[in-house]
Amino acid sequence: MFLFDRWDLGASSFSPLSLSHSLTSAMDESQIASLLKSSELFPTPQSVKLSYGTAGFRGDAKLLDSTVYRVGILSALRSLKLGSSTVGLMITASHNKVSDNGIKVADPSGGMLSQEWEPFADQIANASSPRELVSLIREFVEKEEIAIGEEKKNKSAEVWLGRDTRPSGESLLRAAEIGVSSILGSVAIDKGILTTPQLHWMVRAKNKGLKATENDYFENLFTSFRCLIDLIPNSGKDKLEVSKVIVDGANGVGGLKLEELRESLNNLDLEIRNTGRDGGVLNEGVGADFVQKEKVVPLGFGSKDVETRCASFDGDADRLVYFYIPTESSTDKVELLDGDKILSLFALFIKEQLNTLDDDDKEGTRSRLGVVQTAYANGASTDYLKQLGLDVVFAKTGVKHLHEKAAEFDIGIYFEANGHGTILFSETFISLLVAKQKDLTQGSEEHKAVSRLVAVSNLINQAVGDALSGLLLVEVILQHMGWSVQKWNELYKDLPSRQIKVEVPDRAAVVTTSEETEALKPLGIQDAINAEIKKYPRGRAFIRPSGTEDVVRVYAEASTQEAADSLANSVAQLVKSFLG
Ligand code: G16
Repeated sequence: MFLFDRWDLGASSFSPLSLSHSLTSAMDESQIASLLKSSELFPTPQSVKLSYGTAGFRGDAKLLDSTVYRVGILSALRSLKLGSSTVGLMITASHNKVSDNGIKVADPSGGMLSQEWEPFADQIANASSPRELVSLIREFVEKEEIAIGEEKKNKSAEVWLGRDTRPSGESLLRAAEIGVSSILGSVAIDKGILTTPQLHWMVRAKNKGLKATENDYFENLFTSFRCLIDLIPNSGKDKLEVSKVIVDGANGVGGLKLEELRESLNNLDLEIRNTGRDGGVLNEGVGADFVQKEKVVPLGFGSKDVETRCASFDGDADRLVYFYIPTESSTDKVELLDGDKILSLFALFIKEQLNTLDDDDKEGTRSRLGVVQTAYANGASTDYLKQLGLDVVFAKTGVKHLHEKAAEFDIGIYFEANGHGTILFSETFISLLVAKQKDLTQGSEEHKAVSRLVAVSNLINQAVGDALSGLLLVEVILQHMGWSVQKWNELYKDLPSRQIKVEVPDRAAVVTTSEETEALKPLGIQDAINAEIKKYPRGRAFIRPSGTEDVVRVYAEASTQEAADSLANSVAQLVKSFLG
């Protein structure tokens, strides 16, 4: 009873006795005491409604202590639910401004937290008192049949923690550690500063019983990269017109990690800028989100780089876009090669290897290659992919949605236009490839094609989109093809597009259809948007509430840049007038 004497149960509908009884039915007293004591350290911020969002919780770092602490608890529970498998918890706000922070959870598979657990995450993040928090946890563990407390002390949960370079990261990581350890017997292991994809990769490897350190991650990257380089046909080797690539690290963790990797990459002429060491601010005028949305040159790049192949990472290095500054440019505009173009390059290369194999496939077991895009995909990219004869499917914004759909194919390539994506190989298909690799004659075209596919499956992060592994794959494919960035850009011509962020009092007032192409609420706005779209040849536009920033996003495309800009502006005006 002493446990509750200290707590003001206020206008609770149940008594301390009934609370004690109902809590202990799922958790013993020492577990309850542990949760109540630690949660006292992390009161929830007043009048803030927290929501799990597109990729976890995100917001002003000063308001996140209690949320991170509570997600620490959730991660430990997730580990216990899945037989003490390792779960990852990453402290990052990715592309957001430096004063923000956030949390992404890596499930034991290495993918994003199961969406079934998101409502629980929302509930505990918003619980207004320790008592309510404990009560919610008790209900949840009972429903999920998770045994916690004294009897679990010998079979603990394990949570690996990582953080990006944000100044608020270290203290938030301590909050996460306390959250994890408040589930008795659970262990939090601090893996230090990492990119988000590194942590996802390490969690996946650990749970598969593979070597799972950061060094193993690097070793895997350069071994598979070198293998692909060795498989480049001789005829293609000298064709690459521009061999140097310059990477914009967004003043975040990605540039720093690429520097570490560079030591082993002697086949790549690589220059890294915006590492954050020279006083640049994370994501400010730099990085993949800035370059992709604004289509302008990031800080640190300029006329000296005309026609050179350049790439940008985002703040936690899970997004990658390419760009170059055209010769004729008198402004700071860039030619952007976004996630759609990377997807197209990957699809072309994979298809080329599969064609070599499938021609030889006597049993007729042709592989299923599919691609997944979102409503943001440029219409021209979708036309191009269909013209390649590929299965193109659409998913809602958020890698968690794309990943799920890509996993339905033997090889599923998914990319968001913002540069977030990867290539998934099904386990069955990998086994088939490995068996085939053993059977085929070394040095034959078929053997080379299989070996390339196996190397791609090792190089490209199977857990989540990864700027480092994506960069290496783009680089090796360009060398394989003998293509410059300009040649790659000619695969198709993007329809002009524009994206705008609109600040509104309540972005949740916008409700969309599942594909996010139409707004169901506020009532009447979609008709007004449709009327605008009709005014523009090849016009297309949609709105959706962001799940990472407090804005409504507007996307528009049309046959000219002026028309796309004008359509986006008109739709933004509609958003303001309906929601302002
Ligand atoms: C996250 C998600 C991405 C999503 C992006 C923007 O990226 O992982 O899938 O496209 O947010 O989402 P929204 O438009 O809802 O703000 P990141 O790189 O910021 O973690």
